[in-house]
Amino acid sequence: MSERLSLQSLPAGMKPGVDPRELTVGIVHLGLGAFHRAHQAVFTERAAAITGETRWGISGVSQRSASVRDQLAPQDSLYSVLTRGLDSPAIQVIASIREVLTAPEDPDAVVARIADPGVSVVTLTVTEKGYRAVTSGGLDLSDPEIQQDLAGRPPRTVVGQLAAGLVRRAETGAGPLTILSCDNLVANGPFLRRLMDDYAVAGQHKMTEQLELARFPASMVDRIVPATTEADRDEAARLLGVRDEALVVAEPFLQWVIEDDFAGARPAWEQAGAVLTDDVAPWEQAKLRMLNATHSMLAYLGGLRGYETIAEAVRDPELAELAGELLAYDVVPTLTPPEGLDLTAYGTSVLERFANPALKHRTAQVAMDGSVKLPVRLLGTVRDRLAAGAGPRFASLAVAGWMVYVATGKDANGRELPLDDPQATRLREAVAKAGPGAAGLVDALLSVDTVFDEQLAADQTFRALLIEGVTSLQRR
Ligand code: CS2
Repeated sequence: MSERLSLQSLPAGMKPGVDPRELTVGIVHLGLGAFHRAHQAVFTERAAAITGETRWGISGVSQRSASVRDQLAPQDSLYSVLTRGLDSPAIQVIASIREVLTAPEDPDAVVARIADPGVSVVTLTVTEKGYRAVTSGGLDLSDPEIQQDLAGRPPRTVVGQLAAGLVRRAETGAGPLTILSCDNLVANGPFLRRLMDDYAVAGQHKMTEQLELARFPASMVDRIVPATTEADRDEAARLLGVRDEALVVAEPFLQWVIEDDFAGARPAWEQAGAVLTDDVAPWEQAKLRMLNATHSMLAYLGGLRGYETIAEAVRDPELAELAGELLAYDVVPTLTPPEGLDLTAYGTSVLERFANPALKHRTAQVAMDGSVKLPVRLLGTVRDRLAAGAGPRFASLAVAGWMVYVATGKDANGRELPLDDPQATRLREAVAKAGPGAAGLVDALLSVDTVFDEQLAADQTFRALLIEGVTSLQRR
């Protein structure tokens, strides 16, 4: 089958919730990956369908390659979401993306769009590493890309794009902007605001007023979105009747909690099921420390055992037990649940979602970028438990799993475990210089100060638990 999904070929019964030709661009989204297309773009379309508002079309920005643009362009920017749950898969065409920009090819177009007076919200899913921050939280001013943006080239970094967009907004007379981070980071809104402040100070930018007026609400996002495979595209073609090269796959579960702190107009996302609240922190902490932490634990321990997918890993009774223990003994005691959330029930539901056999979410996909994920997902729990005088055994085992994964690069069957990480070189160097035994490896990796701060690296309880964990994993 060769006919592509497009407005023309759209099969009857597959109509999106809105007519894309009626939408104007009101949102710029930085980081047009699968996650955005399966999450914020879906909420935005639903809200538009319910309210009839036509001003919230999305201009999506690919930060690296042109592949998403090349997939979407011949399809009038239409794509579909294939939902895989326990029942038969369902498919839905989404029309909220109205334009795709490729930042490296046309950095000025990105700045111009951010400065468009019709745009009042910029959303971001650029992953942990996309922010170019240091472990302690501020902007990494030693990053060469940041330095080049500061020197005044058309910006390529996210912070540079936003800063240039704010400067230009003062010229276009656009109103104040809301910048909404949707990445898995602690207090993602304030975190990004600090990076912007650092950039403004370093660059002596004249954007102070626009920056002061801008709002940076925090948000918690949740939906499991594995990488799309050829088999998914074939299945989608059967369900749709036409071929969709921009297909994304997701679990049925979908959640978005947003701090209600906007500088100007925003879509009525609450009509589409998002929760607008004064305080996102308890939601975000529960999600990062429970879902993302067990995800990472299963990715490393499961990957080492030779499991290709998270579903296989969590179906291993020993690993399921360890994930449950991580939640019950280490994580839950550190949390204050948001009103209405039962943490025990939430933990159970998270592990059930992981076990979804229809989602082929690869352990290698979750394992990537560990150096920037661990601090967010696991090390806060470790710190809190140590401060309470407790030994975070299971959280330490998860970190030990990462250490062994990084060091051995092979699973139990001798298959390669690729190290896909922005700090891969530094990690490899640390491992190469490690002293003998489990203690040697633990000390070598604890000395990577972009992952572990000085206090944590010097903690003897943590060190002993890591050595115990690495020893038990290496014995297997
Ligand atoms: C995962 C997340 O890849 C990963 O590191 O833990 O992408 C996870 O699937 C999402 O945060 C779920 O909302």
